[in-house]
Amino acid sequence: MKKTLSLLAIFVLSLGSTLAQKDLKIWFKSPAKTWNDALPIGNGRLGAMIFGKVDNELIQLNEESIWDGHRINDNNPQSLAHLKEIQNLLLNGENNKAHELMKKYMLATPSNFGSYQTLGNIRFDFGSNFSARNYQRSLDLGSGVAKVSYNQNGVSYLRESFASAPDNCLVIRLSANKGKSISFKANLYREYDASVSNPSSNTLLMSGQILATNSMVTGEGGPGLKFNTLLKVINTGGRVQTANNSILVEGADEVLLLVTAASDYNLQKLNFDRSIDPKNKVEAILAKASEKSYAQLLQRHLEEFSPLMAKMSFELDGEDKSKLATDERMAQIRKGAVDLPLTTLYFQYGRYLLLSSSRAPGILPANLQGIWNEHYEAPWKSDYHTNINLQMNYWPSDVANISNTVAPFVNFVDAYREPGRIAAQQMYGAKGWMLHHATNIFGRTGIISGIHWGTSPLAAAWLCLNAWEHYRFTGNKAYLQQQAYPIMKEAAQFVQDFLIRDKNGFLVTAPSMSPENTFKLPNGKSDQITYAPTIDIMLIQELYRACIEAGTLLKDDKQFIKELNNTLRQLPPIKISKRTGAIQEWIEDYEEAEPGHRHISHLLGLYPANLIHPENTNLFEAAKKTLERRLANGGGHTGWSRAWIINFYARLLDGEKAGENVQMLLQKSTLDNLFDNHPPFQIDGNFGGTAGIAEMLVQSHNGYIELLPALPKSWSKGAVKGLVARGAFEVDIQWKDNKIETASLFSKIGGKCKVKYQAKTISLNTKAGQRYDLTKLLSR
Ligand code: FUC
Repeated sequence: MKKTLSLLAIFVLSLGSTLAQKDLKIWFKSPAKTWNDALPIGNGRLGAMIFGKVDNELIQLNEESIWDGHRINDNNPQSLAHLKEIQNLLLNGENNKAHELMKKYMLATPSNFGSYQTLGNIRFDFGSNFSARNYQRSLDLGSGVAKVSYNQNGVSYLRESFASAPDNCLVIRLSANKGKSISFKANLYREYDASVSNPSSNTLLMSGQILATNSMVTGEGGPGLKFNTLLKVINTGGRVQTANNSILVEGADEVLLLVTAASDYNLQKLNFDRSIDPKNKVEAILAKASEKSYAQLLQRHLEEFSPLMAKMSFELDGEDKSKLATDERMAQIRKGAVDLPLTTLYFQYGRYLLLSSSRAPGILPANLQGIWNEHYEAPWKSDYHTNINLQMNYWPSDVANISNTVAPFVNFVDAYREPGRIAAQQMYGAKGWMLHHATNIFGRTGIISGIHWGTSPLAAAWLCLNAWEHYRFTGNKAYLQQQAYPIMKEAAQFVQDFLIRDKNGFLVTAPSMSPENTFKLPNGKSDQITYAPTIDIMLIQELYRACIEAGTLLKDDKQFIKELNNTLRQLPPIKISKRTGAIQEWIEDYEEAEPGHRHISHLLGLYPANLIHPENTNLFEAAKKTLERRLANGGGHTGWSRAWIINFYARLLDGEKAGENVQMLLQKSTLDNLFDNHPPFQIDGNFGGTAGIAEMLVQSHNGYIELLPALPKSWSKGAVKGLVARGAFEVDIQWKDNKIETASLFSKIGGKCKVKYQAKTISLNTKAGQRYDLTKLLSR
């Protein structure tokens, strides 16, 4: 049933109304025992993990560009000469032989890179022997302020910390309810490649250069990135002095610590740049910040950060357990308890973490750990994996109303076009740009760490889909024209040149793989390398469709669009396996070596792409089988894999299964501080989880905005405000007994849309800046 509504702006509700969500705090009754329990703060560029220890407080620091390595062309120079041979072997079913040649001629040189590293620690020694009472540490997601409070020897102490974007530094205030009570010694510490000095009586300066000479570090050797960290202590009352590269504070009433850091990294060069002086930078930042009082710094921070978080609120009716500490709630969840308000907290935490690791003044995207990393040699180098993980990091950006997080991602992808063109040329003799399955901040594009992990030649095409979605959500045509489309077009140009014809006359990619999964060959052996895995066909279809739509809108070269259409007609079809009834993962119906594999790449067409939807029934049913099969064989065991499954079930319109997997994500893959646990900590599950929850509440990929498409029965009553639908619409919904009570839509830029709720669909012709009440329309 369709009801067309022309320009009937029924209600203009108060704009930007935000409902303050009650449960927006994570908190604990004791200090963090390990890094995984500490509290993360970040301003997109600087990050800190606050342990909240009473006597020996530890604040671990990060700066987004502290990486081991330097710019290098790692493309194997022998690749192109052997490409044809490798491709022919694959087309003739000689996968193992092709694989062997790839190891020799296609693996990156060097085949690995160094890690994103910790910046170091601030260590405090309060030198007190008294035990603490009434201890609490908390992180308020709405304000981004972390607090540690306790009583000691009759005095109440409070530490407040936040990462300020407007003042580009970390701000820490120590206060007490009794004068002269604050005394401590503090220092800056980094185990490798740095030294600390006292430029003045109240500052500590760390000066470093990543040398890649430690046995722990697998960089290319030689001096690398230069960096500085500056810490300034501003006391009220008492005395401050420096000694042995430490700061001593005695008998102060209150102490303000300002900390900032910078490196000589230059994103445009994808390398360090010796014309940048990080010492000048940190001095200038703190000179400005220290002109302001704590109250002014806080106010400036709140004015910037709180409105970003307040763009959304989300509540689910359930027992209010906010009186329990977060680790106590998590312990209950691990035993099987359902805590729906914690689900909403988890959702908001994903938004909080992405804002804190990916927004100006930051220039680099959120990596595998966002911005928080305590290691010199992190798991998977805390790098940018581009065969699911980096893409997943940005799934919540638009739908969860934090679209300002996208800029560091898109700028990074844009910067990679230059080394990406070289990779396309040198390895494949192709135009356009490309990279493989993982990269760092130094322009690496080669197949790293092993042919069986790294052969993902369409990773750039996948990154482009995020850039395209950002346009679909915002409707920002200037962005599409200037940034997204050029990136997409060049990625498509690479694909055009890379495709070859198989024996059946189809255009196929070779060599390639279905990320990280292994199949069994008829000869009893196994392999990962093949041609035209299903994910590639899906990526090409989705990218080309996007390029055709964007190119047509922007009136780009018709010939190019024609070529893309021609190619689309010659791709192999997406097949359903005769063996299993599931979507076939490879060009041949190979048996999986690991049927419960964490990557479910052949469902890319279900999410994030839109090739499998309820209208193409066969594929839709096969997608269900694919998931069931993966899960029956132990799938979803990593946090990000579980998060992807939530998104899949939301797209399959299966609220129960989506809800079950949200529960599993919390139960099995979430640490006490709500960080995602791969294991180990890896942040993509947080971001994929937040996106999945959003996808359960609103979907807009298929030409209409669907309200509550995958609501579990147990989420019977709730309210969400500020979810975003494609076309730049904000959606508010309130429901009870699993039925919508009120719903409204705010149109940011005007335009037509259709809204669907259960069996009803209505059409609206909206005006920019108007809010439309959907309640009556949808209940008619
Ligand atoms: C991919 C995944 C792993 C891990 C790594 C960072 O290789 O298969 O599970 O998330 O990225």
